Amino acid sequence: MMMKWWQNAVVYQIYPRSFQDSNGDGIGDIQGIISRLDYLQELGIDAVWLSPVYASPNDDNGYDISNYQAIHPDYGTMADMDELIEKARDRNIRIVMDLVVNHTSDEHQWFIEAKKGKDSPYRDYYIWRDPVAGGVPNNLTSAFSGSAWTLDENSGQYYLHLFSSKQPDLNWENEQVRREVYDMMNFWLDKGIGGFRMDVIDLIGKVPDKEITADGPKLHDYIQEMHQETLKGRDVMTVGETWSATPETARLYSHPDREELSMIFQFEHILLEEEPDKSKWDIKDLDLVEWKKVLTKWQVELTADGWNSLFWNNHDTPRVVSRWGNDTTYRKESAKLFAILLHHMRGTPYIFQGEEIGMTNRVIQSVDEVDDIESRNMYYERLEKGYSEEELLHLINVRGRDNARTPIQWDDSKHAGFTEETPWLPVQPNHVEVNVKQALEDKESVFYTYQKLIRLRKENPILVRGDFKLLLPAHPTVFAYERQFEGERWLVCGNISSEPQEISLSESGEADVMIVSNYSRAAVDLKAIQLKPYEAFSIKLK
Ligand code: TEU
Ligand code: CA
Repeated sequence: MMMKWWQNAVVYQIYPRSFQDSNGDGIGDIQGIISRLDYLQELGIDAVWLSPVYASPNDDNGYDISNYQAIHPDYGTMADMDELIEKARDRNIRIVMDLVVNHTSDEHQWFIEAKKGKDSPYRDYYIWRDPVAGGVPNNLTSAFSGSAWTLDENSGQYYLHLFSSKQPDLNWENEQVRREVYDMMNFWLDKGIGGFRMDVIDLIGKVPDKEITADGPKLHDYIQEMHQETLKGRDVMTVGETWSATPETARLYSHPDREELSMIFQFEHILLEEEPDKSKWDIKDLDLVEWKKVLTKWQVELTADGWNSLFWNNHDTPRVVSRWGNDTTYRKESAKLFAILLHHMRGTPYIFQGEEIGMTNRVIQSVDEVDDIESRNMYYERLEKGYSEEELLHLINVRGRDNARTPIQWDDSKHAGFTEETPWLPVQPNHVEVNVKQALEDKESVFYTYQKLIRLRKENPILVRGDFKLLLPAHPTVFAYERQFEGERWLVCGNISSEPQEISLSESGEADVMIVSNYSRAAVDLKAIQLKPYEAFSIKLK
């Protein structure tokens, strides 16, 4: 089976607003990214997933696009974008664009035209319904709080928006809409980009009148049509963001013969800390045994007939070290632990900017410090419902998306080398210790663990094609598993707690050479292993 480039690649996600400012306005930009390409080459990554840089009123920081073929002036010009694609290619780094076509901005020309009246040729580009009993058409809700329907006074009709009211959903049942999207995708593909990350792609088959949003009946017809019209015959990578995915549907998206997508982002391991059928703000403690079970399910159920993506965090989630690790006493150890556990698994790994130096969540004292629309809307909606400010600030501190979006910490200077001016979002106070400059000088830093793991994946087919076998399934804090390929066996083990753990893995046989360790462990006796707090290692087996 001929391997695709993205099957042994490692992808680095850039949130452009927070990566590197190059013109002193406190906002990251494309020339800033270009200035850091050597750093990314040193890390060894193969592709950059670039969160949106398109024209946008930034109601949702760019995930509300008003022109798909124009670059937001905050980020630069189309010439800057072409330069980024070219200079990245010079370093064997492909640029994967963010495709946000479940909805547009309400300032997109299509919606401006559509709002002019029911007879507008663009009216049917969106989803309009008459009031029911003088109110919203049905109970669909927005992910950013409140109803998913907003009344357009001018026409007396409601329009649908599963996210903010400034993100009206496109009507994918309208062939003209699909044609427009495919033309726009080909515009970017013809520029030589490496592919697309597709925003909430599992929602484009929605049937609003039946309150069906994800996994609608025509979803895969649309994705197959999209593939034929744009992706076919191009050596590109596509990854769909699909919060509704199961291994069964993942096979529909990523089975090579179906000609849909390369892979998807599934979120089952992320959703384990939410009360079932409630929202991300109804949190519950993580049960690591359940977490291991879910990760194992995806490792063993998606093999020859599909492909996995691997990630712990992105621009919508808290940072992994703070969420599941220990971002004070054992920050380095737990950052390396999660890197070791993720990068030995089967699938394409994604690194979210700053993860490679162990950046942490931030702590806020007031809602005035919050930028993210999702967190702000939740705060005011629940304040109305009688929640205390303290409780809501705690929720935002542990689950808010701004945690991921603080500026990258390049050095220990005033604004961490991100900008000379006032950053759009404050730099983390711990940037004095936690920064790229320090990480590059310290050979034992989190950065070099990531660099090594990325190299290992290129040099060892077992990581790309090996089978996965979970060990110690019932252990409450230790995640251990084997990878097996053509007679070769590797053991990976991590203690996800600040308490030392003694375990035995004698049934895995005898240890051979150590591959990577976050405590510079030289050898291990599998019969009796004393694991230190957040200790992790991988070892070849005899
Ligand atoms: O996210 C989809 C999505 O469902 C998340 O917003 C989710 O509701 C929540 O944040 C989980 O923590 C995608 C983009 O990744 C996100 O940044 C956008 O806000 C959203 O779509 C709308 O485009
Ligand atoms: Ca800037």
